[in-house]
Amino acid sequence: MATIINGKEVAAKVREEVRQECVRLGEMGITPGLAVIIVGDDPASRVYVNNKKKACEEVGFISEEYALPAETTQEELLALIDRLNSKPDIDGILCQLPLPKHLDEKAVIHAIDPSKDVDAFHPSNVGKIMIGDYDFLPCTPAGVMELIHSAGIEVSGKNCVVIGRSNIVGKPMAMLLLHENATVTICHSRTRNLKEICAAADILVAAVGKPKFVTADMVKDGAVVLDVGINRDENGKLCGDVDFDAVAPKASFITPVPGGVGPMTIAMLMKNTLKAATLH
Ligand code: L34
Repeated sequence: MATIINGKEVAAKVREEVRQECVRLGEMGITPGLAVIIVGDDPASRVYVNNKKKACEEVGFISEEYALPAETTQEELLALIDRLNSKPDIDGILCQLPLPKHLDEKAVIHAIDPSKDVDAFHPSNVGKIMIGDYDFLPCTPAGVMELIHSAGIEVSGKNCVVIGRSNIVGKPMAMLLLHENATVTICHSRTRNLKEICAAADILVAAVGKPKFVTADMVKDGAVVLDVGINRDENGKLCGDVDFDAVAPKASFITPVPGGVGPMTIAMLMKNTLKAATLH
């Protein structure tokens, strides 16, 4: 039976480190500030943004929320980002995704000053990650790495399989594993022999967005399984991309949903905002 990696606990530890560092910055007259933009009324986004605000308060950051109506125009959103780019007490800007369909996510990501891009989604930050010379790491992949480290799992030389190739999770996740000398395979919807590839993984990261997509036959005995998904099952209950009950008995380590990667995403956002404050 796998050891369950407690993301809530690890995230609390990271936030506590950030809080202490924030006290130190405070002595130099610096208070990190995060602006979170949320457009429309997606209930999941609302929960995540509330969690981000709570984390900011806990670590001692200034947090500003900009809740815009679903009908907000591209021009209005870009004007807000412009204003926040030049607002001196704001170090980090995060526009919660997904945006309503009429808005252009790519243009929004481009508009954020790279030195305030605490999501690390801007092409300039993505490029820096690619060459291993970065200010910020994207929060979710960085959170997964932190969970791996917290469990004392060695990455170097391991066969790592990432399921999912999004710009936000899959691609940067593969890059971070590569930086730690893993042999990395990225699987996606066109992958042939998905089951066989996954079943050869020492470390398996699921970022598909489909409830219980990873079944026990896709997991090697003793594998480490990290579940990035947050879905609702047929009963409306929160669940990951991994069929936890079936996979846990085979894995050596596994992350739960909720209480796994989600809290880490927020903890790493706090780390990035702290870093941004030292850059300004
Ligand atoms: N710009 N958009 C931007 N940056 C991000 O980093 C995100 N992400 C993803 C969605 N859109 C984004 C998040 O913040 C996903 N995400 C996120 C953040 C927090 C949690 C989950 C996803 C979280 O707090 N999860 C809790 C359970 C929450 C619940 O009860 O629904 C957990 O324990 O997993």
